[in-house]
Amino acid sequence: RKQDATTDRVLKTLRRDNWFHASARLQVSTLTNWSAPIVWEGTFNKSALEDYYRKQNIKVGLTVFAIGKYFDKYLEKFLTSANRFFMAGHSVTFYVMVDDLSKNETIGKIKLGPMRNLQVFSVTKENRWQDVSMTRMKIIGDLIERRIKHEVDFLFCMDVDQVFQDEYGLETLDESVAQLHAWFYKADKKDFTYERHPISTAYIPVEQGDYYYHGAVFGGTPLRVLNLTRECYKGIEKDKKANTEALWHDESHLNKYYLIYKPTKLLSPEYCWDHKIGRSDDIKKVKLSWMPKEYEEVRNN
Ligand code: 2GW
Ligand code: MN
Repeated sequence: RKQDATTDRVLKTLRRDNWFHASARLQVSTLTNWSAPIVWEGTFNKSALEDYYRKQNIKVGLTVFAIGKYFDKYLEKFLTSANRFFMAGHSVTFYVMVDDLSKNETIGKIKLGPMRNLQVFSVTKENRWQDVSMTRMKIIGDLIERRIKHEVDFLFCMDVDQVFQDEYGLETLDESVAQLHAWFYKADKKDFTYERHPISTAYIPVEQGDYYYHGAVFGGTPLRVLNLTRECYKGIEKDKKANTEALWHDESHLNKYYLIYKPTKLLSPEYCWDHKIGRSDDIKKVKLSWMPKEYEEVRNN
């Protein structure tokens, strides 16, 4: 019952011609060949979106994992910046996964605004970092079934090693949302770092593919995200049984999923930018950016 109500509600996304202006950014691509909008700064009408969604009283969820060293290193900056910039003025629930509930105290000290609500869950710490990353698909799926689908209309799932630096708003909401990877948005599809071995379920042949999507951000309605996490995790498990692992782990499976089930909206690299790339005329306003990471320090534990 509840599930049906949720589905019903979220299908009322605002009609595209009421908020999206594909021709507002002529130097970049703003539509996919399956006609999904690619949202760039300047392409959306914020007040039309605000008027519409405020009436619907929407609730948005955001999952994030902060396991082991990533807790101290990244979580506070992620949450503090999300509190300020993620869906400002709308109801948000943060679903935070940690490996040690005694950390609840630290999280409790983070001051959140009145329309923000925080739920902390403890998960088992995987031994290999690749498994920490991939198991997110299983844990998110279970949590959507158990809670999230009853609690929010839209859901985002993000890496913790990033920080919001400008408004990340209603223009990003849709049924199935994918993030263009900042390093590949202008690359040739033959150079995308898809999994190229047919033995893996994430395999994409060189002549195939639409875009290279970033595993650090994906979203949509809870039921669409549920389907995504289930499919990706099935692929991950099949690969394990075949004694293989995709090149970029969950991100490879995510790319395979979106090749089959096309996202209904894409976010420009302004929504997950790496400042290491340097200045670019395409990037008008960075909304979320990668945190610097010293791989040796965090990965060898
Ligand atoms: C990950 C790598 C090495 C050592 C530790 C970890 C780690 C990750 C960890 O100790 N604790 C933890 O909570 N994580 C979570 O997994 C955290 O939310 C983090 O943001 C996420 C993905 O790991 P991350 O951010 O180090 O991987 P990236 O930035 O290289 O991510 C891309 O590729 C990954 C697969 O290799 C994922 O697909 C990710 O979504 C991509 O952005
Ligand atoms: Mn990351």
